[in-house]
Amino acid sequence: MNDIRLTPTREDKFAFGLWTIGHIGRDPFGDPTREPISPSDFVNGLDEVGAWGVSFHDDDLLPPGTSASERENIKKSFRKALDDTGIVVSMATTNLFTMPCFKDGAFTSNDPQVRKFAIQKVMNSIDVGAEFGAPTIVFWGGREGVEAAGSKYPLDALERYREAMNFLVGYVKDQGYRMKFAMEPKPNEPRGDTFLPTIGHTMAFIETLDDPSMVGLNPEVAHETMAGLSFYQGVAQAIWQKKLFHIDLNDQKIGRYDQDLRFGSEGIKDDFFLVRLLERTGYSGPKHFDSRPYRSEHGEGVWEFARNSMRNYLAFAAKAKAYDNDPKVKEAESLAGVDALANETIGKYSKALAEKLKAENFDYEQLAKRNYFNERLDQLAIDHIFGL
Ligand code: GCO
Ligand code: MN
Ligand code: MN
Repeated sequence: MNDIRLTPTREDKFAFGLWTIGHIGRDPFGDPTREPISPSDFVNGLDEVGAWGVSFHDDDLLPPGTSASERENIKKSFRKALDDTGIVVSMATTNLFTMPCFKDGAFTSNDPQVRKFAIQKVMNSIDVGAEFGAPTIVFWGGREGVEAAGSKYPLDALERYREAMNFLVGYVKDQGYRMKFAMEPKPNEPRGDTFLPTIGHTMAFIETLDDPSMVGLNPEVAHETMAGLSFYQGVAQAIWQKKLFHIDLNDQKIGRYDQDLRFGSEGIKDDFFLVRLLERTGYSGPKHFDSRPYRSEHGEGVWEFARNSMRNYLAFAAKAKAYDNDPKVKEAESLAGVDALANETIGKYSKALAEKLKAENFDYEQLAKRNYFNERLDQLAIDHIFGL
């Protein structure tokens, strides 16, 4: 472990949302177990643990109902903490789920007044994000969904979702803000069934927008895992389609409620391959932890949670590098044919190529005899994680 760097630097671009480390431990069954942390104390705490960025929902920073003068004071002390520490605002987002008026949805509420209010709330939130230099606005449609299937015609809901996203892209361009949007899929919770439940649904939706180049993804480990999907495969496709604008790192057991566990604490092999993917493709966005300390945690424990989230990422990055530099891995990869998949199969269609291919003879019985040695390759990943 000696040569592994486990202490973060600003270049690592580790970020935390105000609602993450600052989560007060309330759950659907129990009251808070911790005191809130003020935004400026939060920023100072992030500086101490070596993080780089902070993100927030509009309501985390400026609670609804705050007077104009209070808002100015909060913003001033937040700004001061940012200036004092050099912590940057890496992302801003809008809370479209807590207020009871959003119980039937925000952009997809059946009530047009609620839909308009939701769009207005996002415009205000974008203004605050812009004031603090946030380059990305995240959209998590927590309430965009149904319990009663008959309560919304899904094609209409998708149309309204699209209308809202197009409108808000128009707003950002009109204001001349240099920011992009990142949509965050989730299959369920708090709604029974959510619109745009997975990375795949969301990427397909984005392509139908007026300007798809303005909108990408903010996928989250827990959300694809809840859906029983491979987060690794989903993120890989998002990168391949140039849509990975932001990422929410945490951890999750399959088939559970959204657990928001510390990154690297649960799906160890999945996390290893995820970090390897982010590192080798040169993902340069924030590594944003959307997770929370255990409800039993308190005081210094919540900052330990923050330190360990970053420590686990760095450990995986180092392990992934060692794996990639290991001659035994290279050999096993070549037996598996990993590199060969990067070579073109036949190329662009032409009549001549098609005829040539038709005339070829394939000894498919011989082809079936090949051993790909995947057991060997996979065990090498496990050995590297174990440090054997
Ligand atoms: C959740 C989501 C949220 C969003 C956040 C940013 O499951 O509650 O992950 O934490 O990421 O609202 O928009
Ligand atoms: Mn989540
Ligand atoms: Mn999230």
